Amino acid sequence: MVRYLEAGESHGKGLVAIIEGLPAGIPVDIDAINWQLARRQGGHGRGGRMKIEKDQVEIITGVRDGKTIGSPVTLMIHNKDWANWEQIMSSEPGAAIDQKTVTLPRPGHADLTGGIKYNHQDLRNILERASARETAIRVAVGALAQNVLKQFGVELWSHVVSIGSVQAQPDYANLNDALYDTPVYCTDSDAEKAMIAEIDTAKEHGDTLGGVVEVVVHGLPLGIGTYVHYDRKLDGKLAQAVMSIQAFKGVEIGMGFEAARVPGSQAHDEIFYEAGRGFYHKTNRCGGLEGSMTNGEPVIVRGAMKPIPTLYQPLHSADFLTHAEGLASVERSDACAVPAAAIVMQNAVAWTILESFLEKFGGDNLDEVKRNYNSYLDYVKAVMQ
Ligand code: EPS
Repeated sequence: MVRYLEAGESHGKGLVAIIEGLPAGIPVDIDAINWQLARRQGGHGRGGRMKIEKDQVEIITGVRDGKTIGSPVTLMIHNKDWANWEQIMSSEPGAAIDQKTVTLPRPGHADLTGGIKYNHQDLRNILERASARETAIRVAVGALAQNVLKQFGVELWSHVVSIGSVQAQPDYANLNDALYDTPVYCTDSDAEKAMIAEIDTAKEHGDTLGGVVEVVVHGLPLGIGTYVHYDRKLDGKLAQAVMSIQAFKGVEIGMGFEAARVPGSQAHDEIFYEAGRGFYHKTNRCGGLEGSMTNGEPVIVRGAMKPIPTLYQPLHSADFLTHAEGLASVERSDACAVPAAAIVMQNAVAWTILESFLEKFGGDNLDEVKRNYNSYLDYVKAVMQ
């Protein structure tokens, strides 16, 4: 129905995406896309690269007079840092490939296995693509997906649940745009202070910190996704989307792993019925997904990000070419990118939700999708009564 491919290296010219299958007639809010990109660059603990970049999306194809026209949409984000890497990263024969070479692989990064697998002498050829810089274009694509979802009253929020050893008590009433003007995108101000302190300590020690982020999706009708086949299950697709983000090592939906520790009587959401309201739940332990389909409650997904593998106090490594003992390469990095990862995950989830949404209601133009959507809502309302 809808698909995209994206490309780009961290210090190349830029990042690009081609999106195919968006209905015609979708208003494209470029400011909203750039707002998401700016939030991705933010958060306490970010490093030097974010001082160089000011990510802005350029729309190259598929949009006219502010609306999609049904043809593939091409997005581009230019890397400002390219100016400093033009010789080294040049596509022309004769590029300065003897400069900024990387031969000491970082534990936890793609460097070592990637170097062997792709048969490179310079591990820069791996890290350039494995870098989390790539998440900028995924955010742009997801932000465009949010443009579409907004037409149907679907809203997504993301926030930081923990950083290092600091755990927040989330306050869902604080999920609003102002949250992203705060240093760590956390709804609990006490936890925020402790998180900032822990990031600063890690930075002083040349160390890095991971954390847990959560995405909440409001406004989805029941029945998005399906139980009938493995590759169309919405919980499975969401897990793939989250786990494909750099440094993410875990994903939970609703109660997640906690559901495995309690008896069934405390793990499920009992069903109630009220005339006029229809079927409803008093709890949302399943995170809005039952049988791999939305059940009408907010969808709640959490992702665990490990600490970034580039440490200014590097870990033990061995030279890729000489095999000599050494310390891992230090590529400029962030002490903590967990707040940024919340924005990345929000947009990765937005894309996956859009895929399943259009699988159900898809059409070639916005009016057609709206007709499909409204007629389904009428049907659900009738069944509920
Ligand atoms: C990032 C850009 C990168 C890193 C970071 C995320 O830029 P540079 O390598 O030029 O500093 O700051 O990526 C990593 C730490 C990593 O290990 O991949 C970005 O745009 O988010």
